[in-house]
Amino acid sequence: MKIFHNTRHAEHAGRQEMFRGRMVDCHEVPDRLQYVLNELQRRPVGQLLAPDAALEVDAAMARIHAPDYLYFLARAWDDWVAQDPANAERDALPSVWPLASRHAFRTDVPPLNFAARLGQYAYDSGTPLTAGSWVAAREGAACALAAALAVLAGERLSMALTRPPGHHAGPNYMGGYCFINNGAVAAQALRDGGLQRVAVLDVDYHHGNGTQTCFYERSDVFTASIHGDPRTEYPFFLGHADERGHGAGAGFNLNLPLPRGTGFDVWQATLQTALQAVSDFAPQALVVPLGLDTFEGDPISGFKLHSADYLQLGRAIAQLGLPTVLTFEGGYAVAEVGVNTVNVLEGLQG
Ligand code: OKP
Ligand code: ZN
Repeated sequence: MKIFHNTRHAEHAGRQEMFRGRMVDCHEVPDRLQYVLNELQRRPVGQLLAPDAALEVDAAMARIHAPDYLYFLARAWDDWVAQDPANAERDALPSVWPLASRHAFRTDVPPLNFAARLGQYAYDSGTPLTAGSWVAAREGAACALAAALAVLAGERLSMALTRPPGHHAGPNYMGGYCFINNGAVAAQALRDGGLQRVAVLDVDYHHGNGTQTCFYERSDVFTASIHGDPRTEYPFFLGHADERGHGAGAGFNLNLPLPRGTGFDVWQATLQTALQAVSDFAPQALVVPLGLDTFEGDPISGFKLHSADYLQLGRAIAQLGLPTVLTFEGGYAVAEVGVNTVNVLEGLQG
């Protein structure tokens, strides 16, 4: 297995996120990826690589994200500091939003004020944008592209081992610690490499709203997600079972929400439902946004998987017999995220 890791991930290191009216230390920290690298040293299940610097990563991102959004992200830090030089000492977080168009706020006049522009592109106040966010997120997209190209070249398994994560980022928005949707970039790269049908199976605790939205009206990319019920769990406003796709994409999205507190027995049975749906779609490759925040010890999530269960998860996905690209998503029990991640990889290798 080829594992493309983001050598610049640590340049994205948010300090604090807004949570219930106060600022709390960020959960999505650089240490998360370091723990995975440490475990890969103990159990070298794959070949650690950096993506080729010559990859056309901007073109790959532009296949998923809107030009104005990418333009915004690339310059956001400089614009933030330009608004007030003192901002160089703090992360950017939004505090004002146009809500949705049905609330009759204007979105047709692009604001000039940076706080307003950030509110236009970010849907929560828990995703700090820092001096290094753009370079880290862009290099993460390069990892996703490299992992997709490896599978197109015949590799059975590859992984984009990167942070910040990606599955909450939509065509023109950031949120949920995500800026660039790495899984969507990989899926689109697989399509652009000539595969007719690609499936995405999101196993993070949180609904993969960004990925769902990217492919919601398409029949060539089937998206499935197993996650905490959005009536009580983030991201709240998407991820319900009745979201099945729209237009040409009708029938090509599957949401399997589960109540907070769900353990591995029920989770695994739900995984079988998702795997059957993926298999029925007959894809030529699979993308797995791999979140480890289904773990019982996760500080912000509510499922109860144990470390050994991740071996079973890997084995179950391997049963599909599909070329598979993984992207690293959530998992905030930092000391266990390495073991849990490598357990999945070991299970996948059989
Ligand atoms: C990202 B990924 C915690 C509140 C929840 C957003 C969670 C984003 C999860 N303070 N904040 O899907 O793991
Ligand atoms: Zn998550």
